[in-house]
Amino acid sequence: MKPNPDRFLSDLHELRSFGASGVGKGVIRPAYSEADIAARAWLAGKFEEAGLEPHYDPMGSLFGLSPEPNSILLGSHSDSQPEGGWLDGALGVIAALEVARAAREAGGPPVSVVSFQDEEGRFGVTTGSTVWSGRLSLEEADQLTDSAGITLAHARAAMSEVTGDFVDPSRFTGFIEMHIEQGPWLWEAGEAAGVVTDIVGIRDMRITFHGEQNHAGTTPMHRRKDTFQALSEFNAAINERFRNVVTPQTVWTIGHVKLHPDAHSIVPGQATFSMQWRDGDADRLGRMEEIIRETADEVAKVRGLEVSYGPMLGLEPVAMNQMLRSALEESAQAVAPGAWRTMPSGALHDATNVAVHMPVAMLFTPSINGISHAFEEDTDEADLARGLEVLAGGVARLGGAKA
Ligand code: HGY
Ligand code: MN
Ligand code: MN
Repeated sequence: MKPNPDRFLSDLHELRSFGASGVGKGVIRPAYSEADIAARAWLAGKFEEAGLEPHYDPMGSLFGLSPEPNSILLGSHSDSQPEGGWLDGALGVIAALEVARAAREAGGPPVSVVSFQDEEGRFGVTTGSTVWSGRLSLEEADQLTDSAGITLAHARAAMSEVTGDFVDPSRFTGFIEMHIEQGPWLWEAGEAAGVVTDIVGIRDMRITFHGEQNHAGTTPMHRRKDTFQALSEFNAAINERFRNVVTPQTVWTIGHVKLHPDAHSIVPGQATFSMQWRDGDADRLGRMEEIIRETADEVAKVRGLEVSYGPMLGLEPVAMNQMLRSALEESAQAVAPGAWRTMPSGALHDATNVAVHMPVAMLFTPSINGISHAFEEDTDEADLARGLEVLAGGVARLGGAKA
């Protein structure tokens, strides 16, 4: 099976034209945006040209279905973060398309392709594949809102003309997702590929402190119910209290903060913020949740505020399938002898959800300076082409085997 690197790179560059940010190679292509929907329509055309049946599921995840039974499913996502890189997700979708074409030209094995919807969690956490996994019903997903308060139901209505039923996962033998590492390790070591061992678990929720809006000049500090002060105290306290629970691999992020009314001369009466944490150990994620809730309750009580919690979304850590991994490891050794490694994934991926239905594996390519979720995200094209070769070699080794 001989993938065509030029065809692959040309499609990858064409995909980044949908929602191009104009800064470097960055993209702005959030789930259900005009750019996302247009990119999916373009992908559907590409799938058709490749002999795959384009099929949107009710969430807007787009499949390119092999006409043959027992195909291996390859893919990732084509939606982006609010400020995204050109490769996060897109690489895995276009690499999958190229391997599907090369496999067809070589007479097999059968390959299907998928671009999941809202992996970047505009509405939640890997929402499209979470619904396909059955962990979240379509009705529950429809009630999720983005940070502007738009519901997923409203957003996905823009795709209602093209969406059909959910795809039956039993038509696939397994799933492999190629993705940029989004971290520094392969790049720093000058290695070409990372075969993933396991993907971390995640917890994500919105928390709101409810205080008292008041005049910033006439309200003495000791009489304030200032929700930003509460958030600031909460953040300092969890950093302290996490110390004897976390490891150097554990991460936690307050990435979104909304103060109301968000004005210079008004003591903020409300602070809503995202609280996200990740680790490879489900028990540790649970202990961190206890500390988060206890600390927020305590800060609110001491300061005379109220605190409310949005729905908590989460995924458990998941190990990659050994048979799929071995095929990728053999291929990596053949393509880049001694210049690859096995490694965990600190980023979340659709593969976590697909693992509910079938064996999964992941393959990483280096990220320049380890940058991702930023317009500066990039990878040398030679590394992209080598990653494609490793993926194709892994699929060829699997043949039509059921993992
Ligand atoms: O956040 C993540 O890990 C993924 O890139 N959405
Ligand atoms: Mn991604
Ligand atoms: Mn991402």
